[in-house]
Amino acid sequence: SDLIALACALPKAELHLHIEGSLEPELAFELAAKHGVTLPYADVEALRAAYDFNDLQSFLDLYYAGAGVLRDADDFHALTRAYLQRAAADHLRHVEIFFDPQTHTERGVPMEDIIGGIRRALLEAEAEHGITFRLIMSFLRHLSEADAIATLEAAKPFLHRIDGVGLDSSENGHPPSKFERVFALCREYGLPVVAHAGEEGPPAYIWEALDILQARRIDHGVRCSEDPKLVERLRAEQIPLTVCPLSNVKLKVYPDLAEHNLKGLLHGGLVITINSDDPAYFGGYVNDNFIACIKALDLSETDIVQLARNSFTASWLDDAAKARLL
Ligand code: ES4
Ligand code: ZN
Repeated sequence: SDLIALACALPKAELHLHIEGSLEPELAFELAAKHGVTLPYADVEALRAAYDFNDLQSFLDLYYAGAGVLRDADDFHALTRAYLQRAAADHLRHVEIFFDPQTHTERGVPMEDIIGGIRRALLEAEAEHGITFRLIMSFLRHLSEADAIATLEAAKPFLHRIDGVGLDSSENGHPPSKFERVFALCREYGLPVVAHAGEEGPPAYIWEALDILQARRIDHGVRCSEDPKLVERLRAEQIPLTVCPLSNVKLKVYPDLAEHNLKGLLHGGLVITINSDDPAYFGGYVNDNFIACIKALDLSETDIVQLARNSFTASWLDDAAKARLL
């Protein structure tokens, strides 16, 4: 329809993308062959068929296993380059991407190779397609705070190449308050903070992300609807939510996209953005998420334009760059 064509063609930003979650099965097998490692699946089709999740943890198990084929800087470069080609095709003008260093340093991959490979692809896409970027280092919340602090220390020589920090992985049982000290350190280093909260976890985790970690944006945040005072705060302070509709359906946060609350939150005046999260695993990139929402939620032209604008408003671009894109 015309609305789908409009959404696809509009300039947009993506603010919630795990680069490891953009690993398509074809590249996973290619890298496995390159490194002489075997994936526990016969072929690309068998791996893709395993992408049938019950919850966040069942996805994360596969996501961390898949990331095992990423071993050198060229692998991270190939991964990021493939994502950015999809980004350009979706008319993304700006991307803010997460990487999970702990997944890789644990396997002996040097921090320098991870950041260097990702960044080389980002710089190439900026030159080729004009896509600007921010790179966000995310801590794994199922690991200890001490592990996160050690990771921050290991990243110290590269902090000029890191634009902010995030918090992801298994949410329940791992509240933001578990990471109060490491995020205080990050803020001392001048790093802006975001955090996954209210995806599977309760509204209390969103409050903690805001008040204890001083997050300036919430990743997912959809469970805010259970707490009207929280919704009012997010609206009053215009704290953006990076919502990932297809992710939420794949991980059974919502039984069906038609049940998703993003349109209600948008109409309530919250800064809602649409993002792909882990596009290789969840069935689509940014435009696929827009198309699915237009169909399931009957979004209007005004909604679509607002969502696209919000993606720039909520970004970490400076005001001059935002003014050019808005
Ligand atoms: C993630 Cl969907 C999601 N939630 C939490 N952590 C993650 N890491 C990668 N994808
Ligand atoms: Zn995420």
